[in-house]
Amino acid sequence: MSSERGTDSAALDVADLDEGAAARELARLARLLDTANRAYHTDDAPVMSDAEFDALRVRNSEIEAHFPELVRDDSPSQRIGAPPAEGFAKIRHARRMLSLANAFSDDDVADFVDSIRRFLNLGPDAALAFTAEPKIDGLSLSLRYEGGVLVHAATRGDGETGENVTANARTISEIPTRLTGAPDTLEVRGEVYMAHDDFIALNARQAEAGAKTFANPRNAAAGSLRQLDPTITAARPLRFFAYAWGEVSAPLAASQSDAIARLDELGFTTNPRFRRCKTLAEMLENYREIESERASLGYDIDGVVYKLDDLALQERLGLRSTTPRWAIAHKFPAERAWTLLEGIDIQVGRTGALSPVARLRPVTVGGVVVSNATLHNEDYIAGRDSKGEPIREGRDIRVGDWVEVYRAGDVIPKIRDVDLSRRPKDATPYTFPQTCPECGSPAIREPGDSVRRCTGGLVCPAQAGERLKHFVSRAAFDIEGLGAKQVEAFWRDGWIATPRDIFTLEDRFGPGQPRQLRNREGWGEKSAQNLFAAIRDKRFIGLGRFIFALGIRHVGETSAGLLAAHYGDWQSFRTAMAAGDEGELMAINGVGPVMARALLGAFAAEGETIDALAAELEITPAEARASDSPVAGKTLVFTGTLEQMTRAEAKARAEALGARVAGSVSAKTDLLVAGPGAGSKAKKATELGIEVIDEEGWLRLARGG
Ligand code: 5U1
Repeated sequence: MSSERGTDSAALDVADLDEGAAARELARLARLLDTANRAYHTDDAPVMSDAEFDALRVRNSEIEAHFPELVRDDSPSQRIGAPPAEGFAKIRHARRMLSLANAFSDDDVADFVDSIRRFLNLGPDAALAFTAEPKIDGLSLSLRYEGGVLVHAATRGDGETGENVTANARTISEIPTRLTGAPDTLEVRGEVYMAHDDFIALNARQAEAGAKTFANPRNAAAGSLRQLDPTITAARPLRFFAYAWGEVSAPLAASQSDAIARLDELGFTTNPRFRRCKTLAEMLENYREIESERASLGYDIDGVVYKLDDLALQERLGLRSTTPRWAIAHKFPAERAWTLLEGIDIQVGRTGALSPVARLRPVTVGGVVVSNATLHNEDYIAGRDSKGEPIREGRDIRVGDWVEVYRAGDVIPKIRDVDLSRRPKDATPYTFPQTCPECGSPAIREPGDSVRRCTGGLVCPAQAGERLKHFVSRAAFDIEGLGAKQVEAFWRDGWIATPRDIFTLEDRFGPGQPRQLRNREGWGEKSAQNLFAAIRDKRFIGLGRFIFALGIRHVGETSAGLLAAHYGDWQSFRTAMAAGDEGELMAINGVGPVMARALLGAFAAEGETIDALAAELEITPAEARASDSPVAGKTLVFTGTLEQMTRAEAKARAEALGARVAGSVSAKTDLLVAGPGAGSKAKKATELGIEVIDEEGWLRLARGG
């Protein structure tokens, strides 16, 4: 997704965009913001920071303002949040739940006030009061009371329809279930959130119980409210601030401030930092005060909300598509703090990437304690970007340095700067490890790549799971009944650590064994038998497919095919890998230095594991160059009984010769190999005029003639 965030046109001023580029960028922004919205609202797992999200929305609005005819039906400016998730019943809000436009500077706030004056045709001296209150970083909730009784509670969802979380909301002590003296129908809106202390204690409890911990209080609040089992919500320390209303059968008051006071009287918790401001200067003063109190509030906030106080004027101003004209959120800039860099840890990702993580003296950044931050890669530590240009004016980062940490929304904290004046005399430049801390294999960095990667592949525990998934994928071993989900579960439980273990699964967990696959949750007698049979079938595999299945970086299906065609059989290929002659490999058409190094590196690190796997298999030779074979590029179907080779072997042989093997006959079929007992497929092939040969004919073809 990150590659989609920046495109050529994204760097252009809106005024420089032509219509085509604008339309393309709007489409890209709609996609990006939709993904980000779902990740945030539906999955509680944000994929970008709030600041990034806001910047993309601003860009979208700017382009739309310039090209109003290009506004899309699915434009992010026309939508709030994300559709409700599956699993909860839906509730249609009686009045739409709105979101807020953002201001990022004092000037933006001044523009907001001016635009209201213009809209209402008021002169600069006419009195205009606003309310100011913290913007809580939680999740919005709408509570509907009928006859003073809480009848349902719904999340915002997409603003029109939310999720029914009534049972969960009832467990929150700050949400009254009965009201006295309220209008007959009253919808109260506000924010569910989790205080910092409660968040830390909850995460400690979760960690102790081996359960999932939460990245931040907002995710914890969202994850806790959106539980299908309300007893879980009841055990979570959720709170609620009321700040608005939806449908009401009688007005609450004539002004925003009086309406909030009324909600307070009815028993809701409203924010004690709520103020009424008579001038722009007072609004901005409140913003600065709230910002300075931010770290001591005890809960996360990300800005200040201003609302026009007079409700009759609010009514006159009305709404844009999803935001009211009478309110705005004045956002805080990303939060920063200085602290000591106590160490640098290296984490190995699933693709073998070595990622440096700063171990920090714990520091509060905007109310959240931060003790880790990403350092991106070795260039970033050294003070260079990916093109070798200096960043931080070339200042490197060393253990023992004072570094400036910042958080931009929900994302992992980052290091922004380093204070050279506080650098200890004995601090030495950081040496990035050249071997993998997980498995000890060499970690290499390829030209043009900013990331150093472990070459351990299958022997590296950090990578093994992902590699196994590739191994069983469709273009690799393609074992029926053994997809990514099953492999992951077997791997997690220690049943499979390397690909070879797949082929010993039956010996270890088959009939007669103390622990049996058929007794595993989700499996039974039949499915276990089927899986063992499917695995047995795949003991025959073409050389090209086998090489591809190893999941060596830079060796895709085509390259694997080239290597197979060049070396012909497994033994010759293996001998060449052992010889380690990069030049010989590069002499092969289609093999460059990057692939050659990756291949030799993989065999140097994982040779034994690969040999153990190969010993379980029959790797069928690529007898002829695939492109020379009479079946290259053709689609074959096998049917009936083959007597001289198994169906699996025939398939592997055909694929090694460059053919595609399909399961059924269609107009795309070029050749049908029909053994005894062939039925409907042979009939259909004849009807379609497709060539049909017997097994002898197939063997002649397979031998190359
Ligand atoms: N404090 C506060 N947060 N907040 C969020 N007030 C407030 N008002 C909102 C939102 C979305 O919307 C109003 C337009 C009702």
